[in-house]
Amino acid sequence: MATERTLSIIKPDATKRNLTGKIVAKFEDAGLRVIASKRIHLTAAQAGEFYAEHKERGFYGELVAYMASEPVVVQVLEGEGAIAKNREVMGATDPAQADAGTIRKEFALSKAENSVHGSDSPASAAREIAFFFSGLELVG
Ligand code: RTP
Ligand code: MG
Repeated sequence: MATERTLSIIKPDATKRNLTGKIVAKFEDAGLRVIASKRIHLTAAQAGEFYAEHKERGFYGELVAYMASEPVVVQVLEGEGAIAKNREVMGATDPAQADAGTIRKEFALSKAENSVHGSDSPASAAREIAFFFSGLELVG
């Protein structure tokens, strides 16, 4: 499998509970490398643009308000099959459905406050990485 890059976000519920290091350790233990990282506080407009694909969903307003409620840590993770591997380590969207040992099983509070985001395809990864980082900030 090819080396890939994916966009990860450690969400407000996790930064608020000081879980950043524990979550990054899970990615590193799975063989993913952090090649870019920053802590930012999104505006509602920025969160809305990032999650524009969900605009028509009932949870969109709640999602945007939540993502802008506290700082987040955005990172680019690199590794073999990084997009699928990251989502495997994250676990299912709803922590009640997530496998044992996954980030969401261990840390998520609910389906909405589920601690992490990960890109879901190569096209999403390219868009989402460019949303937060310039090429100069990616140091593999
Ligand atoms: P993400 O995009 O954040 O990595 O999560 P995902 O692919 O597993 O889930 P997705 O369907 O893309 O949903 C994006 C985020 O919206 C929130 N959500 N809330 N209240 C609800 O029913 C609900 N459903 C989704 C979650 O924060 C989810 O991660
Ligand atoms: Mg998604």
